[in-house]
Amino acid sequence: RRKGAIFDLDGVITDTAKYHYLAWKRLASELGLYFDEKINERLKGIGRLESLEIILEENGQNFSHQEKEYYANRKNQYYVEMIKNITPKDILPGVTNLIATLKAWGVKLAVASASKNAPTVLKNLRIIEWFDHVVDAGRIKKGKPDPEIFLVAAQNIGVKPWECVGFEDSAAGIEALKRAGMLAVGIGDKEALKDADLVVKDLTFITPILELFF
Ligand code: G16
Ligand code: MG
Repeated sequence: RRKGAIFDLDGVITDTAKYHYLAWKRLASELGLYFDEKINERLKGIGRLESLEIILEENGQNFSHQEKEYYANRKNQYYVEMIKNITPKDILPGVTNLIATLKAWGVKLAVASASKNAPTVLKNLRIIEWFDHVVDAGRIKKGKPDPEIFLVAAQNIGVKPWECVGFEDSAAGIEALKRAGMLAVGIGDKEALKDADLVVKDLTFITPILELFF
């Protein structure tokens, strides 16, 4: 029986993935770098500095550490500006119902997002109080696909990794969940998330399926 549910944020609870994309797109065009949806797919679930490194690598470029910090910070300023307007209306379909159902089943809930802006987004969505724990991305040493963030989440809700179900929209996140020994539910494209135990388009009709696990 599963006792814990761990949620990724961007692309699972709300579509901030589109804002990350737009913020990177703006920075890339300012720097004359190529950036498209395909490169963006590689950035999902990946930390800020590492994301910039991927964009630079795709463009055959390299910046000094100082430059990278500077431009990653600029991208974050664009992003922070965009997420100011987030409201409960931006919660993705099925999420509220799923969280309420899991709560009613007595399942412990955590958020494991690579984003340092996760608490702000969760507050703007007015759902932060639903979660028993929100992992502090700033304290995680190894990002997804390393399992660390999910293991830390499980520990903080007092549930063993194999008793957890994780919800992820990124390939890196699915790999991290599997390496953590958790059941991995992918949200999005079957092809991109082929290592997930189960893939759904969105969370609308997920609760009857989850009844099998909890
Ligand atoms: C998210 C996004 C990534 C982003 C990362 C860091 O992770 O998917 O694209 O680069 O957080 O975000 P920030 O720059 O706000 O710290 P997740 O794990 O919520 O999907
Ligand atoms: Mg995500």
